[in-house]
Amino acid sequence: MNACHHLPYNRPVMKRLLALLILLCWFVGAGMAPAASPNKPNIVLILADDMGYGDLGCYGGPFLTPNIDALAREGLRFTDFHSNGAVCSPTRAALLTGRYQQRSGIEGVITAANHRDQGLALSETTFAEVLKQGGYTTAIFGKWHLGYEVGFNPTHQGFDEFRGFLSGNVDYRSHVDQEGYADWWNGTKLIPEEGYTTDLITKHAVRFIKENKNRPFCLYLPHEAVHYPYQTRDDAADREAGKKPANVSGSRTDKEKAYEGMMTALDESVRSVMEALKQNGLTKNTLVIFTSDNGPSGPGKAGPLAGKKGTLWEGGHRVPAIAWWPERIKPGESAETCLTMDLLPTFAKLAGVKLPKQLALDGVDLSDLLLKGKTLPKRTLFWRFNGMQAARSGPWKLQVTRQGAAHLYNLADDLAEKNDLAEKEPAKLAELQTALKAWTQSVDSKSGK
Ligand SMILES: [Ca+2]
Repeated sequence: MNACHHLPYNRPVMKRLLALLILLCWFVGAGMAPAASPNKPNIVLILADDMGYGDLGCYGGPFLTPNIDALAREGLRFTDFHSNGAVCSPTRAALLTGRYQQRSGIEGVITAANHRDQGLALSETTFAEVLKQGGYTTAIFGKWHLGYEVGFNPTHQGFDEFRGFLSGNVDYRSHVDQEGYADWWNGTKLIPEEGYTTDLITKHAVRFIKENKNRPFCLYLPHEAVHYPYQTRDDAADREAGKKPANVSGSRTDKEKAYEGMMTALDESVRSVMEALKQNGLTKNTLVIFTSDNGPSGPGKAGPLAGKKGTLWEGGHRVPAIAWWPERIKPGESAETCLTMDLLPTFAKLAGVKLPKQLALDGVDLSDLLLKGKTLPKRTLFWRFNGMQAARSGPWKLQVTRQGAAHLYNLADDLAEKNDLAEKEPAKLAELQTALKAWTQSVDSKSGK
């Protein structure tokens, strides 16, 4: 039932050779081996799927999420953190590579229907590969969504272990994707496993933490929740392998209620992971990051923001984000503007891994912001999706529609982007348009367009 036979079998071997070559350049370039720090923190990265800025209790949302709220209370809660993309795959490409997703050519969703030979190129350097160079054991449990072919498998991108699904969403019970393919993997093998998706991710996370408590690890938990199909722990499977589902969002008609149950399961997963860290004595040396890959869909809430998933209004890409590390990260709130792609350089710095210059990252290291409360250097940030574009500098946001109309907003007093200042502020408009043009040329030339 899979279509994973197009790539030559030697891709993983090539990947290893390439990794060796990069490692060699790394040593020569840095003139040293990767720094061996006795205090490499464990990194737990929890990525919710399609969770809106206004969903969580700690963001003023309607859903009860006491465990995620506790993380926010004990850690640093970001109010201006953004996903690189307005949909799943692009944000994940930026997260994995520390660069704008346009550079790796992942600008849209890798759909289950038409793109079975697309994925994140093995030549890209991922945060998992970076951390492995720093002596970390790495795992991903949950959603990959960066390629279906076996050659694109996360185990070829720096992850020692992978359990989960390759597509954008599966039935939470039967793990069948929205095109009718069975989609639950152990590494490169399609091996079914019984259980509710959120709970399976939790189970493997807790096991992995216990197994690796004596060595530095990176645990990446890209949850399916709270993406459709809207199913709770109590619901039976809606999808069956070999049959294209009639309704991809599931059979429940009370989707708001189902969404609430999915949010609860995700919150309880966070509780289990935090308990596992405590039980294994790891809380003092573990950084936990919680965030989302794009804005809300279906019953999800964007709070005070305009727009939802798939748009470049703030609601499409401003997401919840929490950084937790007791005694290292001071509890509080940060209004610094950050993006998903900033996590790779941050992880590298905390892990003591010197990055090769030729990586040319777009993301910046957030460690001084996290650990010392320092502000970030001034920068202009960019989004592009489906013909729409946006740029951001300080409070100013430029939005360019598919038709080419340019709108300017000052988010400091207009978070909902209602008051277009394009005519009143021509100099600011021109400045952002020029910056957007330069960025477009940069990413398009590097991706070979
Ligand atoms: Ca998503």
